[in-house]
Amino acid sequence: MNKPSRRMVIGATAGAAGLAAARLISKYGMVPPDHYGPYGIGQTLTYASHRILMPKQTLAREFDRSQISTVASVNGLPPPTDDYKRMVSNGFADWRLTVDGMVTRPLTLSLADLKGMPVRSHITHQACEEGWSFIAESTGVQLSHILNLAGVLPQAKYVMFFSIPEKGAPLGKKWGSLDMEDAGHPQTLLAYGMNGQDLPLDHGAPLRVRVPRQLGFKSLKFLTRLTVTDTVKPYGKGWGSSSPERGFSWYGGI
Ligand SMILES: Nc1nc2c(c(=O)[nH]1)N[C@H]1C(S)=C(S)[C@@H](COP(=O)(O)O)O[C@H]1N2
Ligand SMILES: [Mo]
Repeated sequence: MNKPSRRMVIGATAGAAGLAAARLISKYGMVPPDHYGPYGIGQTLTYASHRILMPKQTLAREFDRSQISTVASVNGLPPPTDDYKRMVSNGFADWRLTVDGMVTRPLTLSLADLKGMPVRSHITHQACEEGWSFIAESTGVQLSHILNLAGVLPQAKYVMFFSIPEKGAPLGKKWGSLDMEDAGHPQTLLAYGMNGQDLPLDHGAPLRVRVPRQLGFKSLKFLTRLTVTDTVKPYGKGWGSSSPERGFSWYGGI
């Protein structure tokens, strides 16, 4: 038999190290929902290394008011539906946020309910994967506050986010999820305000999530429903959000 080539030895060693890493990663639950996807191995390594290297609840950098950008770009326009236009025309008085799934107290909240809750703001950087970014102030309620009100069951693993549906996009044009660590992060806000005003329509009115530790695509706009779950499988292709279905990652850590 031929001596194993150098390449075979390197391959086998890397394979064994890879398997050992994969076992460690799955033992500690550091597997993102899109680990089945076309870039599954890369996504798992990125997500797991962030979870290992970054201490829990690390804060994204916050800026001064003087650093707020004069122009804030937009990615993703409001739902072009009559339902949405009707909501806009009466100031979102009939809009509701539903919170359901693995909670002891499902909630139906109006914009006024949300505005009556403890207010949090932060001035953070929002970066799109397309290469542009801006600094803006977001104002709203911490997602953790809503989750505490609803009473999350201990087996829950993710919070799913759904935008106001559009024709052909029943889950919302973009939909997504956060793991409990990012959902409970103190800077993760359900924001109804931006730069001291009501959230502009283009930026996600009446309510968006702001996740400053991740790329812009995780900050879903035009929210209407949150579902607490232990599995993302029932939604779409089961990869946790619309982004992996379009070739992006599920996790957008920066
Ligand atoms: N519902 C919905 N949310 C969305 C999007 C979208 O198209 N629809 N685009 C995402 C992307 S890719 C980015 S970068 C940010 C952009 O937020 P902005 O328009 O407020 O800058 O929103 C995210 N949330
Ligand atoms: Mo983006």
